[in-house]
Amino acid sequence: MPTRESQSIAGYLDEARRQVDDALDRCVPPLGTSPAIVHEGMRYTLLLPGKRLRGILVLMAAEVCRGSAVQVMPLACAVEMVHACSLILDDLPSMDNASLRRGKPVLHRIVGEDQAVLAAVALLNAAFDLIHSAPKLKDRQRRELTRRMAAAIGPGGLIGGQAVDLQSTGHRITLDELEFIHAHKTGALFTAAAELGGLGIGGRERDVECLRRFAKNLGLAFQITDDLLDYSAGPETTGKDAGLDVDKTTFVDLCGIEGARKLVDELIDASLDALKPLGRRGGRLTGFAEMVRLRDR
Ligand code: GRG
Repeated sequence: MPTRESQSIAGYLDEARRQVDDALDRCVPPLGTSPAIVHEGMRYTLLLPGKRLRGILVLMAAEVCRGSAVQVMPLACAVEMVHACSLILDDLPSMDNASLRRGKPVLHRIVGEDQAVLAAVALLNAAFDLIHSAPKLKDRQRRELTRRMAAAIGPGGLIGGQAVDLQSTGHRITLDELEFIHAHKTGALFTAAAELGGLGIGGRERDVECLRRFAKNLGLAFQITDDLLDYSAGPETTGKDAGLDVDKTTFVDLCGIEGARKLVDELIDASLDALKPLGRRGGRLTGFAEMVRLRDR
């Protein structure tokens, strides 16, 4: 049953997604601009319909810190570009060998593997350029945002999670190992999104710390709901191939459906707990977390 929080957040998310989509469209040169193959590759996965949750989290974090969403829109786009880069790489034949992403063929099936790798790297590069050129930031803030984004992507973040995930494919792993993989593969970018939104607006360190704890728990909860959806929903709902996880250990494998749902509840409760010091300012994030708890796509 949708709760009051999840109902009232739905309209906000639709509007925020439209704004992020529009901003992303303006961030990458139009089709046909030379070198066309690079720009085509950059635009393809980036602009296919995604939920934009990480970009929206940047906007919400800025609002919690009493700043404007418009000001941090370039940072939201940077986070979505890093996410799109990670999806392109994750889908490659040498990694998950996927065929569907966001309901369409994966990028390497459109432009070839060589061009897909270049497009992914170009998106990563463009993300850092956006942080570098975002308006109204002091040099100190710019350095800090760059550092946090680099840390989220690196061996202590997405790359580390992905490396261990690839190494573990075909092996049975423990719950701690699985949590490590997804806290890094998925949680690190959620956390960076919250940090970029808060710090990009000059938020107070103690508020940003609440946002960090919120996002860390929410990111892992999101990944477990992803596992649950992979188990219960088909490609028409997820936009991804069914059954790609057969060689991988999932939360559902280790905990069962009920156990995985219980873990989601615990993590969402922990994320809500992190918001308490923010008082009423955390209201919209509460709705966001409840939406993740109940999500069916
Ligand atoms: C250099 C950025 C970079 C990464 C290299 C390939 C890699 C390391 C990491 C893979 C990270 C990855 C793809 C994690 C999966 C995260 C996840 C749950 C994706 C699906 O997110 P949704 O449902 O997707 O929010 P949409 O399409 O809605 O954006």
